[in-house]
Amino acid sequence: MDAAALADLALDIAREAGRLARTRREEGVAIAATKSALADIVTEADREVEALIRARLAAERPDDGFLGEESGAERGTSDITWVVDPIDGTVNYAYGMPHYAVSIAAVSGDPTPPTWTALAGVVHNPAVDETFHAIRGGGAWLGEHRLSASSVGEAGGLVATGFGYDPKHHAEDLARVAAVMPLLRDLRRAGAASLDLAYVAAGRLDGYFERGLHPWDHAAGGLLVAEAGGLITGAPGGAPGREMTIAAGPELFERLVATIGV
Ligand code: LIP
Repeated sequence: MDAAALADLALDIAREAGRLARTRREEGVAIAATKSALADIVTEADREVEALIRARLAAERPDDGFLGEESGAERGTSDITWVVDPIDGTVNYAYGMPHYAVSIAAVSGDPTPPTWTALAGVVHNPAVDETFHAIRGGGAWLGEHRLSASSVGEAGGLVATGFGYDPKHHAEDLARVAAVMPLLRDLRRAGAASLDLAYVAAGRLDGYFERGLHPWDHAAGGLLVAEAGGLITGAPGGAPGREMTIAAGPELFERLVATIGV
């Protein structure tokens, strides 16, 4: 199956999953459990939406692998693995903020960020019906509108960041923000990494950085950034990941990387 066909499948599934997530939100959201910290929650909807995505993929592509936030990893026998965050921005979702996304990426190769090749990615916000999508080599799009990462004006960059759920990292995270602020016109903390990355691709943000991301947070958004002419990295010259994720247009990217020191 070529990247365009993988993208078409991801788009169809993301839209169906988004309808379910939005319906469950309107019905009222139940916290199912906490994970790494008290603030790190999973809702029944997270689990139900991931189950829908996984079932659709198993029906359409039974030989592919799967890596999901809520149900874990399963190796496939094809070269394709689906990397899925069923509801990215879970806390926003639980509080009723319309800023969350279904994030689905199809990658080839060993399914870890340093070794995979992202082929297709979709970041779909059902609350506002915005669908960002990309095919490797085919550009990044919002609906039918082609996206391009920004170049920064004299006032500095509009940059987003995030803070993991574990309070022990917050002092370090805030010190990093203080170090970066001289490069910025302002900072945003919107709570969904996949949408932060999609916004960098769309030029709605000039950049984004965050420590502690999981593969499903950045798999689709990272392809959007790259296909929109942006740059994305992680720890020194490495792939985006737990240690760090930095994404921006080319001009701001180098200054962010040098200042954050990865
Ligand atoms: C979230 C990320 C966000 C980060 C949060 C959390 P989740 O993912 O999208 O950028 O700051 O700590 O990791 O938990 O909503 O899927």
